[in-house]
Amino acid sequence: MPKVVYHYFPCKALGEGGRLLLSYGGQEFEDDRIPSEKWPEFKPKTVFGQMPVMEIDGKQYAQSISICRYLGKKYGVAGDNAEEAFEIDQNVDFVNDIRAKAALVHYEADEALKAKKHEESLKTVYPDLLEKLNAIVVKNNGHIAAGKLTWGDFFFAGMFDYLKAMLQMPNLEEKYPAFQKVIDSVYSIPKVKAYADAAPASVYGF
Ligand SMILES: N[C@@H](CCC(=O)N[C@@H](CS)C(=O)NCC(=O)O)C(=O)O
Repeated sequence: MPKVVYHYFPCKALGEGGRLLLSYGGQEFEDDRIPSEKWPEFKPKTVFGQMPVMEIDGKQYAQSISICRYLGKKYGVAGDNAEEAFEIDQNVDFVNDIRAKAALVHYEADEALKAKKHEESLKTVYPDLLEKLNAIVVKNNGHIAAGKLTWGDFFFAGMFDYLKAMLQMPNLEEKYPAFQKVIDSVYSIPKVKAYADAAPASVYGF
């Protein structure tokens, strides 16, 4: 078994999908949760100056979606053919588009402008995107793509709390129960559940 060290902040957000997939694959890994005060020291040592970073036998790899795709391939949840793999990529890219739009609002430093951007997004941006995502998940029987468990589900489940926080929609899964199905399909897997039950709580709540 390779030696894996997984570096991320002490939260789920963009890093949890990789941790969930490593657990699903039965890969032992050092879960290195770097607090923000230690980050400036580690940042220059990373590939892109960002986390998550996954080290396999001493070699660093980065980018949350690439990490999940790689682990998905390794553990047999990356689609059964090129078209299924394409569909997973496509739908994960769409989830990431929603995340990126919400992040533009969430990380706005000017509080008044942030409130204005949020109100606008609530009216003109989020509803259409969330309806489209819901339709995709419903069509795929409670999965992100291909009508079955794929690495896309792990990415989505891992970052769902982060997405909800950025969208300022704490009850998102009540409006879209299909989203909860994706999460349940991942966290009900015994190895994933064992990891999640033992994992430290996120310091930011997501
Ligand atoms: N595209 C990258 C983005 C990673 C990213 O934005 N990481 C953030 C935490 S979620 C980070 O490292 N922030 C600290 C910094 O940029 O100094 C990915 O998906 O992995």
